[in-house]
Formats: sequence, C-alpha cells, structure tokens
Amino acid sequence: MHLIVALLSLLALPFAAAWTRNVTVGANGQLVFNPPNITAEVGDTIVFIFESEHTATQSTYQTPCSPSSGGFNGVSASTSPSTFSVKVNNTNPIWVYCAIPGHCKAGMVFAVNAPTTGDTYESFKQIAAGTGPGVEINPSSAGASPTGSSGGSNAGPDSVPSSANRVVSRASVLVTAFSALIALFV
Ligand SMILES: [Cu+2]
Repeated sequence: MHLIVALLSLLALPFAAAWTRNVTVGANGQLVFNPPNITAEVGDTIVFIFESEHTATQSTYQTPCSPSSGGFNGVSASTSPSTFSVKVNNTNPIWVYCAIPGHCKAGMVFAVNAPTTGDTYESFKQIAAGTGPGVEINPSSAGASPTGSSGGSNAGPDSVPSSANRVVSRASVLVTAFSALIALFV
C-alpha cells in the first residue's frame, strides 16, 4: 500500500515542476520588461511585477501596440509594486505591450515563446516602434485595478533573478520526492 503511494508520488514529479517566472515591469524608471523575452512551458505562471505605472497588455505580432481581442490586460495598481499573473496554457507565442501612452513605441514590449526565426521578438519590437501609438490607456483615469491576482509574496522590492525561482521550484520537487521516500518507510 505504502509502496503504491510512493510510486504514485514519484509519477507526479514531472507535473510538480511548473515554474513561476517573474518579469519586472518598469524597474529603475526604465521602459522595459525584464527579461523582455522568455520561454515558458505549459503550466508555468508568469508574474508581472509592476515597479511603476505600466500595463501588461496582450497584443498580436502584427499589431504589437493594440490589445488583442479577448487578451489579458494587467494594469499596475496605485501602490507599488503590484503584480499580475498569467498562466501559460499552451506553447503558442504570447505578445505583450505596455499601453501607457508612448511606452510601446519606445520598445516596451514583451514576448513568451517567440519563434527564434521569422516572427521573432526583435522583429516584433521593430514593428512596435514603427506602428505608432496604437491603443493606449491612462491607468489613473481608467480606475486602475489589476484584473489578475495582485500583491502577495511574489512582489519583491527589486528584480529577482529567474534562477532563484527555479531553485525554489526544484526545492518543492525535492520535497515531493522526499515525501515519496518517507511513504516507503512509514
Ligand atoms: Cu509602460
């Protein structure tokens, strides 16, 4: 019986390895997502950490500075830092921009799983710079409140290296493995 429990726990290990990827938005007064371009797997969670007044608004490759229909729209709260989380549901590219006037054109864009050839992050950014303002919003007049989860433990005072997140995630995997081993001997 305990052996079965232990084996089932071990089988669950691959599913316990979802990662949280922190992306700082506008840290140090700069109009950047950091990192600007990441890869993520299904089940991962991307946490945008707003260091100042910005948005994380989903767009499309063709129209980088306009919201995609049905896309997410994370807006910074008045208190800083605030956060907005997005779950990665598939491996399709996710294109994101900041909808504060002028920011997208200035290069404040972000991508998840952008192709490395063809429709790359770099060409997305070039299109953003060339297509003008697109659709912009003013959070202070929009009664801004994040549409996703906000606040909480992921909101660090400054950017957290993504390697740190991976260490934490691997630690939780180890805990699962350890539980499986304990189940063997109980
Ligand atoms: Cu911005």
